[in-house]
Amino acid sequence: MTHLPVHNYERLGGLKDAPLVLVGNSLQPRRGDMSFPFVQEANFLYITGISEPDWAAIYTPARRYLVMPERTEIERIFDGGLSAAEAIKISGCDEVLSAKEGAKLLKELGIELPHSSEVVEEYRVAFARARAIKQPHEIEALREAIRVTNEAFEDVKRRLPEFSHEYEIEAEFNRAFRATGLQGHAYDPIVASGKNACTLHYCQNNDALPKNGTVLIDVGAQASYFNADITRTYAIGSPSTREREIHKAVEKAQKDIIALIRPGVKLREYGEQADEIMKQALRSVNLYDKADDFRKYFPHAVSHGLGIDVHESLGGYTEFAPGMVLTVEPGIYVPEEGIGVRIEDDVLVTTDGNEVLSASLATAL
Ligand SMILES: [Mn+2]
Repeated sequence: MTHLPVHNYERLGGLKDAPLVLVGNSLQPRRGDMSFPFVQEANFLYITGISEPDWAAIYTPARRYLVMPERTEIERIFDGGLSAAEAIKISGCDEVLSAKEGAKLLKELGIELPHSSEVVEEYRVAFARARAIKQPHEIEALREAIRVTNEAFEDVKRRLPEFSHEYEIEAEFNRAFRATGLQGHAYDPIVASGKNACTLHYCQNNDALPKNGTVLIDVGAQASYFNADITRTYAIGSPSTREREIHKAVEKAQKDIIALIRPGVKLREYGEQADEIMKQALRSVNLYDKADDFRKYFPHAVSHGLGIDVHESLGGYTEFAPGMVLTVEPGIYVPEEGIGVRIEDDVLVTTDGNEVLSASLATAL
């Protein structure tokens, strides 16, 4: 993080009279002596900027402390670790305590240490509200993640005729993200050709691409801990008339839904109007005869917040406010026809409307 996250603590507002205790994530055991790649608890990361296992933070009105994990010399040799000076530089905290000193301070404050990644409920709400409104440097990180993702999409689209399997497309994104020095994927990439696109969380990406048809690609890079989340459905060879008309219906619905987004619009109204637009889209391709058809052919949410978490809360706000970032991702999935289309962009709520952060990437089939 380029900005000291100590400012993020101030954004929690109204909680400064009570001490805040946060415990970061630990490594998750995988198998044998291996662990999964480390992912820090999002609120801990937001407040401290520390992305190392087993750290804790104690913020009192007077002083901000980090608690350093105890490490044996052997563990240090294998896993490295952050020094106290580095941790202070990243977090802007006043002091780094040993685990023993941390326990003593908690005792003095009369606080029991929460379990890993547990936040007291009142703080949870404050975090969600603060994180929902993105700061300029956070929007910059999102723009960077989106720029790299868009460029990889454009490259892949140009080169589609070269690829024969879904995994070759996945590999191109892996290469593109790492080649720019970014950490990699925000989430497991989905490269789903033909009927695979009807399985919403398909991520095996092992099948051969059809000669003629479509491929749905849902990927996002991560930059400075902020995530892109973008989906396009592209033509392979010449798609059928049916595939083309369903794609067109989703494309139109997505434009119409994005046009609803501006400050002051109630989230409930946005949801209701987006549903209406999707019903209209389904009707236009003869997929809406009865009420059940809506959830049958469009079984997921149209939007979610986006930030440090790929699926982030909009902070409990009841209406759009400038600085919110959300996805808009309508889709139509017809298992009986083996067709699945989704188009997803990342949208920033501005002071007078919205900006599609991923707009440079064409939505065309
Ligand atoms: Mn999404």
